[in-house]
Amino acid sequence: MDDLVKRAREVFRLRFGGDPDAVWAAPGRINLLGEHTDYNDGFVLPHAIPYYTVAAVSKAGSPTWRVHSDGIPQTSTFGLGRVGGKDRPADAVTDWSAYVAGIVWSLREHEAVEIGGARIAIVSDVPVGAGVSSSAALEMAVLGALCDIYEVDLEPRRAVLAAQRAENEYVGVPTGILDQTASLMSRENHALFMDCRTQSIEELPFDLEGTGYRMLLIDSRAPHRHVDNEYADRRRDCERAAALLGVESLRDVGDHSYFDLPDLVLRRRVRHIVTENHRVRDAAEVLRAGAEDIPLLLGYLFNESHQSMMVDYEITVPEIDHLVAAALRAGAVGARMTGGGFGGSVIAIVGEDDAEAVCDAIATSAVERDFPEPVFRTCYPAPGAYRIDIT
Ligand code: GAF
Repeated sequence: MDDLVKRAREVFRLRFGGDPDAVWAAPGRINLLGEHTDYNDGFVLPHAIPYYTVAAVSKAGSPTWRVHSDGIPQTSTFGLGRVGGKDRPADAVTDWSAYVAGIVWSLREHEAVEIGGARIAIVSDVPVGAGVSSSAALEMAVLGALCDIYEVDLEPRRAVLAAQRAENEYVGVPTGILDQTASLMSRENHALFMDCRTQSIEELPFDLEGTGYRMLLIDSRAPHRHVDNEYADRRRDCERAAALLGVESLRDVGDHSYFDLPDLVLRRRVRHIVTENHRVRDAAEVLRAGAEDIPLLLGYLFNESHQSMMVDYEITVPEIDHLVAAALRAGAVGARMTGGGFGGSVIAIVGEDDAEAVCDAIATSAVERDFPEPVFRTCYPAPGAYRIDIT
C-alpha cells in the first residue's frame, strides 16, 4: 500500500501540482459463492482481496473534474452539461473515466449532495479484466475521496447504491450491488454474508491461515466475450422467469415450483439461482459454526457452484472450465469461477503443501491446450475501502 500511495501522490503532483487533499484506497473482490444472485434479491458471500485502487484527490474551483490514471497517458476532463433540464457530467464521457463521471453524477443528482469540481489521480494494482471488479474499486476509491473533501457523510449502504446507480444508469451496465458492497464494507479475515434484498450484512470469520489450506486466485487471461450483452441477457431471463412464476424476484421461488416452466433454458436459469442461494446459505452456516473442515465443505460447494454456472447459467468459457478441471485433477479440494463470468478468474482451495505443484500443473495444462498462461495471485480477505492518512 505504501508504494501505491507514494505513486498516487507522485502522479497527482506531476499532473496537477502540489499535494492532494485526501487519498482513499478501495480493493477488488472475490466472491466465495453467490454468482448472479445479487440482482435476484438473493444471497452473496464475497470478500475484498489485497489489491487496491488509490485515488488522490483535491478540490477544484469550478465544476470541472480532471482525472488522470497512471499508465493511461491522457487526462480525462469533464464538466457539467444540461441534460433533461438538469446539470450532469457531460454524456461524452465513454472511456474508463465514465465510472468517475458516473459517481459524480449519481452523488449530485440522486443523493443531492454538494460535490464540486476535483482533480483526481488514480493508481491501482487491481488486475483489470480478471473478474475481480476493478471497476468497483475505482468507483469506491473515488466516491470515498470526493465525499471526504466535500465533507459529505454518506451512510455505507447508500454509498453502495449510489455507485450501483452510476454503473447502471451512467455507464449503462445492469449490475447488482455485490461488487461495491465488497469493496466498501469488507473486513480483514472475514467474508460478508449479504442478503441483497435488505442489504443486511453478517461479517463471518474466514481465515484459511493455519488450516493447512490456502486460496488460489487464478486469472485465466482469457479474452472476455460479449460480457455486457450476456450479462444483460441473463438478467432479462431472470426477470422473465420471475414474471412467469408470479414472484417479485427469483429469490422468492420455492425449491421445485419452477419445474413447470415450459422453457427449458429459463428452467435452468432459475435452477442456478435457487440452488446457488442454497449454497451461499450453507457456506454461511459452515463459517458461522466455525467448522473444523471449512476448506473441504467450502470446496464441495465450489464444485457444485461451478457445475451450475457452467451447465445451467452458461456463464463460463472453455479456458475457465479447463482451469477448474486442471485444478481439481492436480488435487484442489474445490474450484470455481468467481465473478460475472465469460472470462475472468477461478478460485481454488488447495493444500498448503501442494500449492506450488498445483499451480505448475494448472499452468502446464493451460499452455498445452493453447490457452493463455494463467496468472496466480495471493488471495485472502482484506479490509474494504479506507482513507489513507497522509499527514
Ligand atoms: C458482476 C456484477 F457487477 C455483480 O453485480 C454480480 O452480478 C456478479 O457479476 C455476478 O455475481 O461482478
